[in-house]
Amino acid sequence: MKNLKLLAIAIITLTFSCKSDKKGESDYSVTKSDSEDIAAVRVSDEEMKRGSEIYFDRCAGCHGSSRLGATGTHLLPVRPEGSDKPGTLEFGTEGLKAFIENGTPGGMPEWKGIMTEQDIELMTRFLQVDPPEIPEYGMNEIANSWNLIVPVIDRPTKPEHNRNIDNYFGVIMRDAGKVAIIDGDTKEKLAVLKTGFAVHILRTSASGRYIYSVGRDGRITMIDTYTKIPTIVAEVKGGFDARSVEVSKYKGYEDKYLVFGGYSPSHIAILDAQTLEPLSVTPTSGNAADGDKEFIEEARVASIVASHTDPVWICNVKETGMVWIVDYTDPKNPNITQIPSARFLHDGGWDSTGKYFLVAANASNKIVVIDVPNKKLVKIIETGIKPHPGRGTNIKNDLGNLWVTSHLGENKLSFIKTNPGEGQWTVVKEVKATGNGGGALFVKSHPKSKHLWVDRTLNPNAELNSVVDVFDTNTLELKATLPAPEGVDGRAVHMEYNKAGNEVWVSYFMGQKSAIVIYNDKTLKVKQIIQGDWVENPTGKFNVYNTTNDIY
Ligand code: DHE
Repeated sequence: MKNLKLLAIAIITLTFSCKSDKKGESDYSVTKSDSEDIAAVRVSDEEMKRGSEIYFDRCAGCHGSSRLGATGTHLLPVRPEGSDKPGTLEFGTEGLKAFIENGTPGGMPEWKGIMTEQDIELMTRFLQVDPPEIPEYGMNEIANSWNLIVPVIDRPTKPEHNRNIDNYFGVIMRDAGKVAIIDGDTKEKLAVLKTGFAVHILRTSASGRYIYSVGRDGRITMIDTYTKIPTIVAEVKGGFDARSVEVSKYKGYEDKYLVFGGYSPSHIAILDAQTLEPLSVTPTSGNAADGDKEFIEEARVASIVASHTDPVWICNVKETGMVWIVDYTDPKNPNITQIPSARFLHDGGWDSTGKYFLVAANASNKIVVIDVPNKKLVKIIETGIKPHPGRGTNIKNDLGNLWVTSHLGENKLSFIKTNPGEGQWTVVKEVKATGNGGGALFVKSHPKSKHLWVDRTLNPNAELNSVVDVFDTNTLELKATLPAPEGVDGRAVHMEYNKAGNEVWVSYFMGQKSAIVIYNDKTLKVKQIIQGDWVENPTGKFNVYNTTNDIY
């Protein structure tokens, strides 16, 4: 009832005022111009700064840097014109607190126990006042953030150990803001390194020597695996908010360049891959690929992949639906081909030939196929509600060479035929995973495996978000549903093979007993469980050899 009253008040008229009590100390507050002035929401300068940090770290990815919404709803105080989504004032402090603490069935994770109570309380007020302006962040700011910790000349010229770097795993410890490097042969933890906040993905240099992490806070951390203990050799902040980086992999350009994709600011930055020195910044704001082609300011860079056949990266611009093919032969003036496709591009990966790139336009329920060497759109395929493939995965059976995507919005795996012949670039098979509802985030197989692994991370049902389904790649029948092993709990997320293709590493996070569980891919039995106080909410795992060579 109380919130309905607020709703009525909120719809009447609202004025946002920034009351300055003292010089330099301002109070951001909201007062309602109607007779009943409910307790004004107040946020001090200090709290505005802290709230912005938290927002960019944890919320911007889903709700947009300007809080206009993206895969998640807008978070503006007042419902935007024509939107069916209430403003945050309509929810009020209690309502927002409930959302932040418990998450939502639509995929927002719960933050209770991850954010402090104090931060949650601050965010309930921060979200009820107007978002602050996003400050400038370009070449100067990136250069000012650049920290070359170990100059190239001071680094070893060959490995200082005889471990098998090809089978190293980088494992993201998301909420700890750390990355663990594990020897995949011996399963020893070699290092747990402080990186950016809520690291999102890792990529490896074309030689496999360096591991790069990108945090949601836009911080890139470069890790050298030649040293006895993996070491951070350089860091730089490419923006306020990011999800992706990638390296140059074309012959002659190995370990030369790295590209950073910004959620905020909307830009790509090209850096020296040996030192992380910034070389150029190109804004990605631009006209939409479809509809009335309006100009879109906040055009965030989602997935990025590197071609092995051409000196280019494929950078996917979410809100415009433009696929950018960035030629890095002149990194200070990159030649960019923009291919209009479908809005809300998200994640994707290569087909088995490494020539075609398939990417989910997940909020448009489509998969876009790009012919990279010829820089052209091949097809846009409707697959289902919110496809979410990660990088997708490739399998082969009587139906042909198939690229697979799971879906966030429904229980469906779609198999797209990628080899020439009848049915190429169409969905030739659809199967269901266990139980009901969507929530799958990642799929994974390996050229040497007969199995396809699927998680269900964002399904609200704990019986489903804690298991992984394993399908037979020949029959596409469900072969096993593997529950979290004894002593492990939380959500299963992201599978990664070892170099040999006979082990599958699965993260269990957001529970009380996080773990990395290693399965024998043949027997589907648990081979080893890696746990410890350093295993804090593990998410993505990246095997050096498979990541370097795009094996999935
Ligand atoms: Fe991700 C990949 C964006 C939430 C774990 N995620 C990606 C990519 C993008 C993206 C654009 C592709 C990068 C590439 O290939 O270059 N992810 C986003 C979001 O915007 C979103 C929805 C909300 C957010 O705030 O970030 C989001 N992602 C999540 C999670 O909640 C996950 C499960 C855990 C976490 O890190 O918070 C998560 N995303 C991952 C992982 C990958 C990924 C592990 C890499 C998959 C791969 O195998 O390449």
